[in-house]
Amino acid sequence: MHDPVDSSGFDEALERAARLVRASQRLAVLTGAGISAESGLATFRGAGGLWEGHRVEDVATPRAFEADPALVWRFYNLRRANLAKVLPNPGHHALVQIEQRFQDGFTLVTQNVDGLHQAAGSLNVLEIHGALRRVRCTGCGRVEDRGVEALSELPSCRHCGALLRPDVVWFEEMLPPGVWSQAERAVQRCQCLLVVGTSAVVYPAAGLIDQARRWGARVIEVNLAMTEATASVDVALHGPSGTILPDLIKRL
Ligand code: BV8
Ligand code: ZN
Repeated sequence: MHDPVDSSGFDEALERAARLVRASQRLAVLTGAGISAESGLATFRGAGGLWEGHRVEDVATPRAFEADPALVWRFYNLRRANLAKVLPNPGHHALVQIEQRFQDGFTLVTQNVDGLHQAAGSLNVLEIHGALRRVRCTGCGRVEDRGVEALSELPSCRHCGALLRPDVVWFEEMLPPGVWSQAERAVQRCQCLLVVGTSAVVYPAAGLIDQARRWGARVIEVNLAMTEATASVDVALHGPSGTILPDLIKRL
């Protein structure tokens, strides 16, 4: 259980977090949409998590794609177009600096599909929910990186002509098994898990937090607000990750 953090206690909490990071041989990080908010990308549950009046949970599903692939592609093409306009923010860059400190003792598990961690220079990134830049053929299964180029509402495979889909994990779909088991191993082996910008609502990703604790890791949360995970973390740092993560680095 962490102590409630008020402004005067903030420095003390930041120092406690820095001590936990310094004392770790292996550090794992779990990020969510909140770390990309300061880059200008909307979060899922911010602004009611609505898109064209649809709940994301209703558009990012196989059934929605089955029923109306053009609608789902409009949703993803808009988010791909947004990617072309955004850059990593100081929070992403801070994680690159932390990775350089830990070398191969560092694993970044992200729920984000925006590719901003790699754009900032993060190396060991596990994209457990896939990537907006990649498309996958529903026919031959080929996966291609199509960057942020504009695709049509019903893009077809250049090899077999079948309909393409975004290479992301929709709700009610399994996570990519290889990446998922690497993420579990990372949180089981780390001494400290840094959780940044996630509401800890979506599973199995959010379950990584409890898994880290069960395997003896200390957990630090960086978030604007309280989340489903806050009650169970060792240190909760409330504020924008674009400010807090660089502050944390200064104390390492
Ligand atoms: C699965 C890719 C096994 C797509 C995403 C009923 C039937 C079937 C399944 C379920 C069910 N009920 C529940 C489930 C499980 C379901 C689930 O968890 N649903 C939720 C809604 C309850 N999970 C699944 O379906 C998963 N698969 O379970 O498979 C299975 C198979 C068959 C049948 C049953 C089970 C698949 C989940 C993956 C879904 N795909 N993304 C796409 O992006 O389009 S999830 C999507 O939500 C994103 O990846 C996103 O990252 C993720 C989580 O959201 P967050 O990242 O946390 O973002 P959010 O907006 O919520 O929060 C932002 C946070 O940042 C906030 O806390 C805010 O305070 C903070 N913040 C904001 N600004 C800042 C900040 N913090 C710091 N600084 C700032 N500046
Ligand atoms: Zn194909």
